[in-house]
Amino acid sequence: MRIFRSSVHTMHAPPHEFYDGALIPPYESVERAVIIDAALEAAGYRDRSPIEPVTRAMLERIHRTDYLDYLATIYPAWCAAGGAVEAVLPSTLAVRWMERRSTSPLALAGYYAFDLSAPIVAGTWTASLDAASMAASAAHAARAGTMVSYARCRPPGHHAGSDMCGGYCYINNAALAADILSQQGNVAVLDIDIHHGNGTQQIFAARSDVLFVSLHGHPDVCYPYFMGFADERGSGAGLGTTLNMPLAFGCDDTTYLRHIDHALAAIKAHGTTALVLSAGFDTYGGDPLGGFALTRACYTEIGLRCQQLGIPIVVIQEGGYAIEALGDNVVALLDGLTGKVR
Ligand code: SP5
Ligand code: ZN
Repeated sequence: MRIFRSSVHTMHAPPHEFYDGALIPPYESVERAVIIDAALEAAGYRDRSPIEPVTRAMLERIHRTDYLDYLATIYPAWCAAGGAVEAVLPSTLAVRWMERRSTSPLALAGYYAFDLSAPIVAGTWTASLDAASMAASAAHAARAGTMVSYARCRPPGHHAGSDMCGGYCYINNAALAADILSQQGNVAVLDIDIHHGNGTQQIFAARSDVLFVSLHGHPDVCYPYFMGFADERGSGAGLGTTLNMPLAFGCDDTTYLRHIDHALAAIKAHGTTALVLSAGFDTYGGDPLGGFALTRACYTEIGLRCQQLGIPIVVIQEGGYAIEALGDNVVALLDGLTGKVR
Protein backbone atom coordinates (compact mmCIF):
# COMPACT_ATOMS: atom_id res chain seq x y z
CA MET A 1 0.00 0.00 0.00
CA ARG A 2 1.17 3.50 -0.79
CA ILE A 3 0.35 6.61 1.24
CA PHE A 4 0.51 10.21 0.04
CA ARG A 5 0.65 12.98 2.64
CA SER A 6 2.58 16.14 3.47
CA SER A 7 2.41 19.10 5.85
CA VAL A 8 1.56 21.71 3.18
CA HIS A 9 -2.10 21.51 4.31
CA THR A 10 -1.20 23.57 7.42
CA MET A 11 -1.17 26.62 5.10
CA HIS A 12 -4.96 26.25 4.89
CA ALA A 13 -6.29 27.08 8.36
CA PRO A 14 -9.22 29.51 8.07
CA PRO A 15 -10.11 31.23 11.38
CA HIS A 16 -13.84 30.52 11.02
CA GLU A 17 -16.67 29.04 8.98
CA PHE A 18 -20.27 30.16 8.62
CA TYR A 19 -22.50 27.44 10.06
CA ASP A 20 -26.31 27.57 10.26
CA GLY A 21 -26.23 31.34 10.82
CA ALA A 22 -23.19 31.68 13.03
CA LEU A 23 -19.44 32.12 12.61
CA ILE A 24 -17.75 29.24 14.43
CA PRO A 25 -14.28 27.68 14.60
CA PRO A 26 -13.86 25.44 11.52
CA TYR A 27 -14.70 21.73 11.83
CA GLU A 28 -12.38 21.05 8.90
CA SER A 29 -9.17 21.68 10.87
CA VAL A 30 -5.42 21.05 10.66
CA GLU A 31 -5.80 18.66 13.63
CA ARG A 32 -7.77 16.23 11.44
CA ALA A 33 -4.71 15.46 9.31
CA VAL A 34 -2.43 15.39 12.34
CA ILE A 35 -4.54 12.75 14.09
CA ILE A 36 -4.76 10.64 10.93
CA ASP A 37 -0.96 10.68 10.60
CA ALA A 38 -0.56 9.65 14.25
CA ALA A 39 -2.97 6.73 13.84
CA LEU A 40 -1.27 5.56 10.61
CA GLU A 41 2.06 5.60 12.40
CA ALA A 42 0.72 3.67 15.41
CA ALA A 43 -0.83 1.05 13.11
CA GLY A 44 2.39 0.52 11.19
CA TYR A 45 1.29 2.29 7.99
CA ARG A 46 4.52 4.22 7.58
CA ASP A 47 4.80 4.75 3.84
CA ARG A 48 5.41 8.30 2.59
CA SER A 49 5.41 8.08 -1.17
CA PRO A 50 6.75 11.05 -3.14
CA ILE A 51 4.13 13.50 -4.40
CA GLU A 52 4.35 14.64 -8.04
CA PRO A 53 2.94 18.14 -8.64
CA VAL A 54 -0.37 18.07 -10.49
CA THR A 55 -0.23 19.79 -13.89
CA ARG A 56 -2.48 22.60 -15.08
CA ALA A 57 -3.59 20.35 -17.96
CA MET A 58 -4.84 17.66 -15.55
CA LEU A 59 -6.74 20.28 -13.51
CA GLU A 60 -8.32 21.81 -16.59
CA ARG A 61 -9.87 18.47 -17.52
CA ILE A 62 -12.17 18.79 -14.48
CA HIS A 63 -12.21 22.50 -13.59
CA ARG A 64 -12.88 25.63 -15.66
CA THR A 65 -9.76 27.67 -16.33
CA ASP A 66 -11.32 30.92 -15.01
CA TYR A 67 -12.25 29.13 -11.75
CA LEU A 68 -8.66 27.92 -11.29
CA ASP A 69 -7.41 31.47 -11.94
CA TYR A 70 -9.92 32.74 -9.35
CA LEU A 71 -8.70 30.30 -6.68
CA ALA A 72 -5.08 31.16 -7.39
CA THR A 73 -5.50 34.94 -7.22
CA ILE A 74 -8.58 35.92 -5.19
CA TYR A 75 -7.12 36.29 -1.70
CA PRO A 76 -4.88 39.33 -2.34
CA ALA A 77 -7.43 40.81 -4.78
CA TRP A 78 -10.18 40.45 -2.16
CA CYS A 79 -8.07 42.17 0.49
CA ALA A 80 -7.12 44.99 -1.91
CA ALA A 81 -10.84 45.50 -2.66
CA GLY A 82 -11.61 45.97 1.04
CA GLY A 83 -12.62 42.42 1.96
CA ALA A 84 -11.82 41.16 5.47
CA VAL A 85 -8.28 39.79 5.77
CA GLU A 86 -9.54 36.84 7.89
CA ALA A 87 -10.89 35.02 4.82
CA VAL A 88 -12.67 35.35 1.49
CA LEU A 89 -16.34 34.55 2.20
CA PRO A 90 -19.06 35.99 -0.03
CA SER A 91 -21.90 38.31 0.99
CA THR A 92 -23.85 37.64 -2.21
CA LEU A 93 -24.29 34.38 -4.12
CA ALA A 94 -24.90 34.31 -7.89
CA VAL A 95 -28.02 32.16 -7.72
CA ARG A 96 -30.67 31.21 -10.32
CA TRP A 97 -32.09 34.44 -11.75
CA MET A 98 -29.00 36.54 -11.03
CA GLU A 99 -25.90 34.85 -12.27
CA ARG A 100 -24.02 37.30 -14.46
CA ARG A 101 -20.31 37.21 -13.79
CA SER A 102 -18.94 40.33 -12.09
CA THR A 103 -15.37 41.64 -12.15
CA SER A 104 -15.39 42.84 -8.52
CA PRO A 105 -13.30 40.54 -6.29
CA LEU A 106 -15.95 40.92 -3.58
CA ALA A 107 -18.61 39.67 -6.01
CA LEU A 108 -16.47 36.94 -7.60
CA ALA A 109 -16.38 35.23 -4.20
CA GLY A 110 -20.13 34.69 -4.60
CA TYR A 111 -19.88 33.71 -8.27
CA TYR A 112 -17.49 30.83 -7.59
CA ALA A 113 -19.15 29.48 -4.40
CA PHE A 114 -22.43 27.69 -3.71
CA ASP A 115 -22.30 28.14 0.06
CA LEU A 116 -20.45 29.89 2.90
CA SER A 117 -18.40 26.93 4.13
CA ALA A 118 -15.37 27.32 1.87
CA PRO A 119 -13.42 30.29 3.25
CA ILE A 120 -10.29 31.17 1.29
CA VAL A 121 -7.11 32.33 3.04
CA ALA A 122 -3.64 33.17 1.74
CA GLY A 123 -2.51 29.51 1.70
CA THR A 124 -5.71 27.88 0.42
CA TRP A 125 -4.56 27.61 -3.20
CA THR A 126 -1.16 26.12 -2.30
CA ALA A 127 -2.76 23.62 0.09
CA SER A 128 -5.45 22.70 -2.45
CA LEU A 129 -2.84 22.11 -5.15
CA ASP A 130 -0.92 19.88 -2.75
CA ALA A 131 -4.02 17.82 -1.94
CA ALA A 132 -4.76 17.53 -5.67
CA SER A 133 -1.16 16.43 -6.27
CA MET A 134 -1.60 13.66 -3.69
CA ALA A 135 -4.74 12.45 -5.47
CA ALA A 136 -3.04 12.54 -8.88
CA SER A 137 0.03 10.74 -7.52
CA ALA A 138 -2.19 8.07 -5.95
CA ALA A 139 -3.97 7.59 -9.28
CA HIS A 140 -0.66 7.22 -11.08
CA ALA A 141 0.45 4.64 -8.52
CA ALA A 142 -2.75 2.68 -9.18
CA ARG A 143 -2.12 2.82 -12.92
CA ALA A 144 1.34 1.40 -12.24
CA GLY A 145 -0.24 -1.56 -10.43
CA THR A 146 -0.51 -0.56 -6.76
CA MET A 147 -3.70 -2.19 -5.42
CA VAL A 148 -4.37 0.31 -2.57
CA SER A 149 -3.25 3.95 -2.57
CA TYR A 150 -4.35 6.42 0.10
CA ALA A 151 -4.22 10.19 -0.46
CA ARG A 152 -4.60 11.98 2.88
CA CYS A 153 -6.08 15.04 1.18
CA ARG A 154 -6.76 18.26 3.04
CA PRO A 155 -8.70 20.30 2.10
CA PRO A 156 -11.20 17.68 0.92
CA GLY A 157 -12.71 17.85 -2.57
CA HIS A 158 -16.01 16.10 -3.31
CA HIS A 159 -18.22 19.20 -3.01
CA ALA A 160 -16.12 21.22 -5.49
CA GLY A 161 -17.71 21.36 -8.94
CA SER A 162 -16.22 22.40 -12.27
CA ASP A 163 -16.46 26.09 -11.34
CA MET A 164 -17.54 26.31 -7.69
CA CYS A 165 -16.16 25.78 -4.23
CA GLY A 166 -18.27 24.89 -1.18
CA GLY A 167 -18.43 22.56 1.81
CA TYR A 168 -14.70 22.91 2.68
CA CYS A 169 -13.78 21.90 -0.91
CA TYR A 170 -11.91 23.83 -3.64
CA ILE A 171 -10.36 21.31 -6.07
CA ASN A 172 -12.12 17.98 -6.57
CA ASN A 173 -9.39 15.49 -5.65
CA ALA A 174 -11.52 12.39 -6.30
CA ALA A 175 -12.61 13.65 -9.73
CA LEU A 176 -9.01 14.34 -10.62
CA ALA A 177 -7.97 10.79 -9.65
CA ALA A 178 -10.93 9.26 -11.50
CA ASP A 179 -10.18 11.26 -14.63
CA ILE A 180 -6.54 10.11 -14.63
CA LEU A 181 -7.61 6.47 -14.14
CA SER A 182 -10.24 6.76 -16.87
CA GLN A 183 -7.48 6.99 -19.47
CA GLN A 184 -7.09 3.18 -18.98
CA GLY A 185 -10.75 2.15 -19.03
CA ASN A 186 -14.04 2.49 -17.20
CA VAL A 187 -13.80 3.89 -13.68
CA ALA A 188 -16.16 4.22 -10.70
CA VAL A 189 -16.22 6.69 -7.85
CA LEU A 190 -17.81 5.30 -4.68
CA ASP A 191 -18.56 8.20 -2.33
CA ILE A 192 -19.07 7.15 1.29
CA ASP A 193 -18.94 10.57 2.95
CA ILE A 194 -22.28 11.29 4.69
CA HIS A 195 -22.68 14.39 2.55
CA HIS A 196 -23.59 13.88 -1.09
CA GLY A 197 -20.64 14.44 -3.44
CA ASN A 198 -22.45 17.09 -5.44
CA GLY A 199 -19.26 18.36 -7.10
CA THR A 200 -18.14 14.94 -8.31
CA GLN A 201 -21.64 14.19 -9.61
CA GLN A 202 -21.74 17.48 -11.55
CA ILE A 203 -18.28 16.98 -13.06
CA PHE A 204 -19.08 13.49 -14.37
CA ALA A 205 -22.84 13.81 -14.99
CA ALA A 206 -22.53 13.59 -18.78
CA ARG A 207 -19.70 11.03 -18.95
CA SER A 208 -20.54 7.38 -19.55
CA ASP A 209 -17.07 6.04 -18.68
CA VAL A 210 -17.10 7.28 -15.06
CA LEU A 211 -19.79 5.79 -12.80
CA PHE A 212 -20.59 7.94 -9.77
CA VAL A 213 -22.19 6.05 -6.86
CA SER A 214 -22.98 7.75 -3.56
CA LEU A 215 -24.39 6.67 -0.19
CA HIS A 216 -25.36 9.71 1.88
CA GLY A 217 -27.78 11.35 4.26
CA HIS A 218 -31.08 12.08 2.52
CA PRO A 219 -30.96 15.62 1.07
CA ASP A 220 -34.33 16.39 2.66
CA VAL A 221 -32.46 16.59 5.96
CA CYS A 222 -28.73 16.53 5.14
CA TYR A 223 -26.24 18.94 3.61
CA PRO A 224 -25.88 19.82 0.68
CA TYR A 225 -29.70 19.61 0.59
CA PHE A 226 -30.20 20.54 -3.09
CA MET A 227 -28.61 17.51 -4.73
CA GLY A 228 -28.27 13.77 -4.13
CA PHE A 229 -31.83 12.59 -4.78
CA ALA A 230 -32.32 9.11 -6.22
CA ASP A 231 -33.90 10.42 -9.43
CA GLU A 232 -30.65 12.14 -10.47
CA ARG A 233 -29.24 9.55 -12.88
CA GLY A 234 -26.90 11.52 -15.15
CA SER A 235 -27.42 13.39 -18.41
CA GLY A 236 -26.83 12.89 -22.14
CA ALA A 237 -24.31 10.12 -22.80
CA GLY A 238 -23.94 9.78 -19.01
CA LEU A 239 -27.58 8.92 -18.39
CA GLY A 240 -27.53 5.86 -16.09
CA THR A 241 -23.99 6.35 -14.76
CA THR A 242 -25.03 8.35 -11.68
CA LEU A 243 -26.41 6.29 -8.80
CA ASN A 244 -27.59 8.05 -5.65
CA MET A 245 -28.61 6.16 -2.52
CA PRO A 246 -30.01 8.65 -0.01
CA LEU A 247 -30.40 7.07 3.42
CA ALA A 248 -32.36 8.12 6.52
CA PHE A 249 -30.52 9.50 9.53
CA GLY A 250 -29.85 6.84 12.15
CA CYS A 251 -28.54 4.41 9.51
CA ASP A 252 -26.65 1.51 11.16
CA ASP A 253 -23.94 -0.90 9.93
CA THR A 254 -26.41 -3.52 8.67
CA THR A 255 -28.46 -1.13 6.54
CA TYR A 256 -25.35 0.62 5.31
CA LEU A 257 -23.56 -2.57 4.24
CA ARG A 258 -26.68 -3.76 2.38
CA HIS A 259 -26.47 -0.58 0.29
CA ILE A 260 -22.70 -1.00 -0.14
CA ASP A 261 -23.39 -4.42 -1.69
CA HIS A 262 -25.87 -2.83 -4.10
CA ALA A 263 -23.29 -0.16 -4.98
CA LEU A 264 -20.59 -2.78 -5.58
CA ALA A 265 -22.91 -4.77 -7.87
CA ALA A 266 -23.45 -1.62 -9.97
CA ILE A 267 -19.71 -0.97 -10.00
CA LYS A 268 -19.06 -4.52 -11.31
CA ALA A 269 -21.77 -4.18 -13.96
CA HIS A 270 -20.09 -0.99 -15.20
CA GLY A 271 -16.97 -2.94 -16.22
CA THR A 272 -14.93 -0.91 -13.75
CA THR A 273 -11.14 -1.23 -14.10
CA ALA A 274 -10.22 1.00 -11.11
CA LEU A 275 -12.15 2.37 -8.12
CA VAL A 276 -11.88 5.77 -6.48
CA LEU A 277 -13.19 5.68 -2.92
CA SER A 278 -14.25 9.14 -1.75
CA ALA A 279 -13.73 8.30 1.90
CA GLY A 280 -15.52 10.48 4.43
CA PHE A 281 -15.85 9.26 8.01
CA ASP A 282 -18.65 11.62 9.06
CA THR A 283 -20.96 8.56 8.89
CA TYR A 284 -19.44 7.53 12.24
CA GLY A 285 -21.88 7.52 15.18
CA GLY A 286 -21.55 10.82 17.01
CA ASP A 287 -19.94 12.84 14.23
CA PRO A 288 -20.93 16.48 14.85
CA LEU A 289 -21.76 17.02 11.15
CA GLY A 290 -23.31 13.61 10.62
CA GLY A 291 -26.43 11.68 11.60
CA PHE A 292 -25.59 8.03 10.86
CA ALA A 293 -24.58 5.47 13.50
CA LEU A 294 -21.76 3.49 11.87
CA THR A 295 -19.20 1.74 14.07
CA ARG A 296 -15.47 1.40 13.44
CA ALA A 297 -15.92 -2.24 12.37
CA CYS A 298 -18.13 -1.07 9.50
CA TYR A 299 -15.20 0.72 7.85
CA THR A 300 -13.15 -2.49 7.87
CA GLU A 301 -16.10 -4.37 6.37
CA ILE A 302 -16.52 -1.71 3.64
CA GLY A 303 -12.82 -2.08 2.90
CA LEU A 304 -12.99 -5.89 2.71
CA ARG A 305 -15.96 -5.79 0.33
CA CYS A 306 -14.26 -3.24 -1.93
CA GLN A 307 -11.08 -5.31 -1.94
CA GLN A 308 -13.07 -8.26 -3.28
CA LEU A 309 -13.56 -6.36 -6.55
CA GLY A 310 -9.94 -7.29 -7.28
CA ILE A 311 -9.16 -3.95 -8.97
CA PRO A 312 -6.80 -1.09 -7.97
CA ILE A 313 -8.38 1.24 -5.41
CA VAL A 314 -7.48 4.88 -4.81
CA VAL A 315 -8.71 6.18 -1.45
CA ILE A 316 -9.25 9.94 -1.25
CA GLN A 317 -9.71 11.49 2.20
CA GLU A 318 -12.91 13.55 2.39
CA GLY A 319 -14.77 14.48 5.64
CA GLY A 320 -14.86 13.16 9.19
CA TYR A 321 -15.16 15.46 12.18
CA ALA A 322 -15.29 13.16 15.21
CA ILE A 323 -11.64 14.10 15.58
CA GLU A 324 -10.66 11.72 18.38
CA ALA A 325 -11.96 8.73 16.35
CA LEU A 326 -10.95 9.86 12.86
CA GLY A 327 -7.45 8.39 12.73
CA ASP A 328 -8.51 4.96 13.96
CA ASN A 329 -11.44 4.95 11.52
CA VAL A 330 -9.08 5.61 8.61
CA VAL A 331 -6.88 2.74 9.80
CA ALA A 332 -9.95 0.49 10.06
CA LEU A 333 -10.84 1.16 6.41
CA LEU A 334 -7.25 0.60 5.23
CA ASP A 335 -7.11 -2.66 7.23
CA GLY A 336 -10.13 -3.92 5.28
CA LEU A 337 -8.84 -2.72 1.92
CA THR A 338 -5.49 -4.46 2.45
CA GLY A 339 -7.06 -7.58 3.94
CA LYS A 340 -5.26 -7.11 7.25
CA VAL A 341 -6.97 -8.69 10.29
CA ARG A 342 -6.25 -7.20 13.70
C1 SP5 B 1 -16.23 17.46 3.04
C2 SP5 B 1 -17.39 17.63 3.97
O1 SP5 B 1 -17.67 16.73 4.76
N1 SP5 B 1 -18.04 18.79 3.94
C3 SP5 B 1 -19.16 19.04 4.77
C4 SP5 B 1 -19.63 20.45 4.81
C5 SP5 B 1 -20.73 20.64 5.80
N2 SP5 B 1 -21.10 22.00 5.99
C6 SP5 B 1 -21.88 22.31 7.17
C7 SP5 B 1 -23.33 21.93 7.05
C8 SP5 B 1 -24.16 22.44 8.21
C9 SP5 B 1 -25.48 21.73 8.33
N3 SP5 B 1 -25.99 21.66 9.67
C10 SP5 B 1 -26.04 20.33 10.23
C11 SP5 B 1 -26.46 20.28 11.69
C12 SP5 B 1 -26.11 18.90 12.25
N4 SP5 B 1 -26.10 18.87 13.69
ZN1 ZN C 1 -18.94 15.16 4.69
